[in-house]
Amino acid sequence: MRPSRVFSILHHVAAFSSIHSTTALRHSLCKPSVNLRYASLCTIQQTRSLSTETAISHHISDLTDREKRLLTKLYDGLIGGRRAALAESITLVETQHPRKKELAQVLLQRVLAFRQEQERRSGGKPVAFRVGLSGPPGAGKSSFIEVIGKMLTGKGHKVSVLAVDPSSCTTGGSLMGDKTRMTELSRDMNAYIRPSPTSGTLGGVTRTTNEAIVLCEGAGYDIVLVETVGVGQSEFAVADMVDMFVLLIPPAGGDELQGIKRGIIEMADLVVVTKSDGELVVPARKIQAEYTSALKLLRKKSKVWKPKVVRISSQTGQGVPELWETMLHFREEMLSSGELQVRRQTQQKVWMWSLIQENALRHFQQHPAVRAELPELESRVTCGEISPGLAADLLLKVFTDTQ
Ligand SMILES: Nc1nc2c(ncn2[C@@H]2O[C@H](COP(=O)(O)OP(=O)(O)O)[C@@H](O)[C@H]2O)c(=O)[nH]1
Ligand SMILES: [Mg+2]
Repeated sequence: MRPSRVFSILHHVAAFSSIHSTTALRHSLCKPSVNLRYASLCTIQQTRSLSTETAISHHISDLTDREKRLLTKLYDGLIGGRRAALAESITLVETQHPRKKELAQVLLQRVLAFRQEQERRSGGKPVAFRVGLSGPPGAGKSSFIEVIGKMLTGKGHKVSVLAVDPSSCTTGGSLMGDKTRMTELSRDMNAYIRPSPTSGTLGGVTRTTNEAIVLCEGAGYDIVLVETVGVGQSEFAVADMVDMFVLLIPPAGGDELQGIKRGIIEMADLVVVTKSDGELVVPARKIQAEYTSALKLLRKKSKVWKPKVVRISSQTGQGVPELWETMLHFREEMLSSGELQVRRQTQQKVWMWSLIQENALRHFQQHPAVRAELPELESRVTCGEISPGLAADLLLKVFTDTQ
């Protein structure tokens, strides 16, 4: 992405923000001396150079009137809590269309500013509780979301459910977040369920999920549940976007559990053994004991919170209210120690770097000089004529030489 391109996005942000909100801008400017003057999505408030601010706000509006109207309509609808506006906004962040992608960033920046304002008013407390739910297919994630989701809307919360499903990228069909196990929740006016997009890379799905979280929060959803299957890297991606990461394990031994990666158990703030009902109670207890002792041996993620292993049944509802209490307790501990805020700040950085990685790679791959050299170098590497290291160096050289 060339500086001019960066600026063009910045202008939209500036243009749109200056009309409706000055806070967004204050958060979005970096030092003018920096080579590429990135708009940062950083949430930490810093004093910015006024001249930069003025310079950028001068570049008002190459948004067309139609685009401005669209953004205003989406923003007002979203903030007003209208589901159709939320759905349309998420579709906008999921788009591959370059111009619409830019519009999505302008919208997001405004929603972020709105959310920050809300957080400031509530004394820095995050407006929403983000919970990641992971586990092997069939663990009972969707059934659990249906039960806890209903319980939470019953308590007056607004719950959104988002799905990250890398398998849907390849198979084109997503079972996750589908509404068959969430029949009641999907009819609940205080719940919003969004299946995983069925195209794109895991990186792309991760980005749009992160952005969808922001949009859901802007629309007033105070609990955001992100469901993912234990496939590939998706669990790690989800662990990097939530306040609390919950691993759900079915009460079956052997093969089914072997798929659960050790690394992901380390990420878990809570392990939930599901289906603890009927004849499954005994194996559920056994798994609970196994995980409790396994957790003791693992590296601790937090100074104030020891991961716990609990049992629930979505069928009988047993253990679900207690589980929610535990989750609230976690949130309180993490908030009062400041760890939650630090976790979120770190996540913002991780998110930024994963975007850079994805975009930088795409930029590299699409670069004309790289594309011209690539086929020959690839075939020479394949037949062992030159080393992969040398080929990579040569490609990077043509890339940087022709910038
Ligand atoms: N006995 C029992 N079965 C359950 C429970 N929760 C889910 N199941 C069953 O487990 C299967 C997988 O559930 P699902 O929620 O789709 O799992 P997911 O793939 O992790 O989302 C379904 O056949 C459910 O009926 C439970 O609490 N008790
Ligand atoms: Mg499911």
